[in-house]
Amino acid sequence: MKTYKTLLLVALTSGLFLNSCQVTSQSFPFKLPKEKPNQPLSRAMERNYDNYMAPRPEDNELYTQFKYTEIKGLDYSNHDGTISRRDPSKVIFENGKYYVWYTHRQTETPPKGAKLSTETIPSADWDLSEIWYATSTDGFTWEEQGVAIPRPPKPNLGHRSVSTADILKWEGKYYMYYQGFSEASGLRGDDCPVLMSYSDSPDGPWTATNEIVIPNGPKDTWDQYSIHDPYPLVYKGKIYLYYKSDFNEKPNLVRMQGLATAESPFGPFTKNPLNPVLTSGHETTLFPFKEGIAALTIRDGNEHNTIQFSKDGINFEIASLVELMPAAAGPYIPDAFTDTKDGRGITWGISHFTSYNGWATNHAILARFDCDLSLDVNDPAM
Ligand code: AAL
Repeated sequence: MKTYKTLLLVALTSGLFLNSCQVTSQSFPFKLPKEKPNQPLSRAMERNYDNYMAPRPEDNELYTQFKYTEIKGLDYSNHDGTISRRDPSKVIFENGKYYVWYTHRQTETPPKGAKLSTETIPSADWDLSEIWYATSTDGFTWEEQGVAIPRPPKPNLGHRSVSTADILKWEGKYYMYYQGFSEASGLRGDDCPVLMSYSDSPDGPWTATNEIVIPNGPKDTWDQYSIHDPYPLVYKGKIYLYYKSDFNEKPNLVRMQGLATAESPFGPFTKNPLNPVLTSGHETTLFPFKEGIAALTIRDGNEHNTIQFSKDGINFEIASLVELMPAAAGPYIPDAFTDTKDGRGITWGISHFTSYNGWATNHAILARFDCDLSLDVNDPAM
């Protein structure tokens, strides 16, 4: 009996027990394989290989963490809300320096509610604004150069506010696309079309066409009230201009992004029949990447906090999930306008931070962000 018990104990602690812990051919390997292993996988593991560019975020070219640095040289009047700078454009490098344009407001602080706005009291942080610009030699210290595009006199389009600009360089000339408000934002919604001004030099002077360049959609379509955040790139020999619209009305507001293309900066712009092409995000931030276009998809929608990629500029897929994304980011994109077939990515730019006062934004500041979304980490031009 004693012998039997001893045998049993030995069997349990050695062979039998070891067998139950043994690594079988089905066990997942210790080193995370780069390619999907040919073995049964859980749904999460399947997704980890099928849905992302690499099974480990750190190996994914479109994964990054974002770092922020306060920029020097811009006065905010002690942050009392009377001076605001927001929605920066892309950063471009011309004449030996970097340029950025942005919405500049210098008024009383916006009250809570658009109905309290007057001819001099803004309804929102981007109401009663102008487009200003600053230049820098290092991207950290900026010198404000003043107004680039003022509010035109009544009854011109945009007489209430011009905001949220972005730049295009096309055949050696400069084109600025921006939101033009002819009534205070927020009275119905944040309603506006896109206007355009052009110049021979990034220092201006800018000539406004005084026409709508990207019209709102027809009644009962997703972009019938607003075209926001116009964002031009050069791709496939054309101007690819991405934009956001607010639709579905409060309190069920939806924000998605669409694409309009043109062969001339003056238009006509043709809206893509598959619009919206991005179901999520807020302000537009996209850049050429390899043969396609990548998008920072920030804040709203099911797929917020992602970086997405499309091989054709139209059909985007999630490439990575990220955090602390730069709001309204305007990256420095060396190949934004070169019609590249092999986009190199981005490493830095200017974004904004906002402070809130009820529904309206009290004021916003510009900041620098840095990231690692470049295929040329050692390229001094980046
Ligand atoms: C921003 C942008 C547009 C909106 C408002 C000012 O963040 O999406 O520019 O109109 O908010």
